[in-house]
Amino acid sequence: MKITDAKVIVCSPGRNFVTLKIFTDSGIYGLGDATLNGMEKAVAVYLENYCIPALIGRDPRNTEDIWHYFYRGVYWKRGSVSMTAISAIDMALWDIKAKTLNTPLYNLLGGRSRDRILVYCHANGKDVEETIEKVGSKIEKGFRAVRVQSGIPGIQHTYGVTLDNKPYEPATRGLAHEEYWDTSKYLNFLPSLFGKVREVFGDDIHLLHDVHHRCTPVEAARLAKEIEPFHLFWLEDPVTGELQEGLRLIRKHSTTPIAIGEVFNSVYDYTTLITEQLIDYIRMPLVHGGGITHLLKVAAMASVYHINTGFHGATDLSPVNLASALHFNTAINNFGIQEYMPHQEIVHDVFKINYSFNDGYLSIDDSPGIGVDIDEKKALKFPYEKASLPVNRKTDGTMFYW
Ligand code: KDG
Ligand code: MG
Repeated sequence: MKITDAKVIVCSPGRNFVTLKIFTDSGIYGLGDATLNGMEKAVAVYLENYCIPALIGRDPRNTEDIWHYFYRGVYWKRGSVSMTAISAIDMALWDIKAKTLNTPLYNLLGGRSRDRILVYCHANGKDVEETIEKVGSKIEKGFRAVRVQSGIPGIQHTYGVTLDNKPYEPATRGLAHEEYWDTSKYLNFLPSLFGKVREVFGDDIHLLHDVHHRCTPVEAARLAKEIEPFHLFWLEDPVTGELQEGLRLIRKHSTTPIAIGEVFNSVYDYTTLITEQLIDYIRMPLVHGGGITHLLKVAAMASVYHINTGFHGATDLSPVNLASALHFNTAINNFGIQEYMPHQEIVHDVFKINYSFNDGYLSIDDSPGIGVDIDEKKALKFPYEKASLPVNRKTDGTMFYW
């Protein structure tokens, strides 16, 4: 079996997506998600100019060798752009492999370890009152795990919160807009938010929160300690993960579970975190973390240390990534939870999906491969539109993490 061709499809049904389609001489093709929010074209160019020409003629079933060809074989390794390209190639090759065997992808990853995938949704409100209302409406829809983000008194823009009541979408058309941030206001506010949410909804619902990289290690340690009584499922990205050692301070002071790594792209971002048991959940998704081939290794390493997966699943990761993650989550033993931020309906005009939500869980059907397809004619109707994530400054103007 040989790869005969590949193409990159960039489309924007409501938001930008990059999809890699790999063709073979057997007539079977595979799809991989290559979307990197705000940097879509960089991945597309890397795939088109450097990867696709080197793929032609290879046997698509050699997923391990092809992965290492693009990782080990390349002198300038790692980084979000190239790892997203490798992820898309890997995903598409596993899609082909499973379709060739006429079986759903999860059967190649260990078979079924579970029937359905626990997911968490997002609830956000401009203030405590509206946030509580939103959490209630998510529970009514059947969700058993809810990520809670609220507007903070005295801060105009808060990560994860919409000002216009539309579903939250961080990238906006054009260049990045600037936001302002005040950590001390946030730290003073957050414990009281979770106190109120627990008071209203009790202890059965799983609650999560995303700090979005905005604390120093000692601030994160204080936060994790102060919210400990509210028993969060996890506190996400309490610090930027560049300094793995920074997580030691949080662990020393609190038993609040920690999830980290949606912006990571290699097992080497995780080695200290995993082997010193400084975290509880792996956030690095298939689309940015080297695809199935690499995440199988990260998950295996994590499982030795009782660390589970909790993959990133925001709307800027395409349905191809979500379906792949559902196969992965179905198969591995140390699955924890999957983020589920439903795509707008218009996205499903272009991507035909094979998963459905019921009673707090996502289930995937038994179609061969990953099971998602792309309607290229429809994709053409939604051309790429430049969009950027915000940038963030402290209130005195200092550049900060977004
Ligand atoms: O593109 C950036 C988003 O994917 C990110 O901000 C979402 O933090 C996020 C999350 O946890 O879903
Ligand atoms: Mg996050």
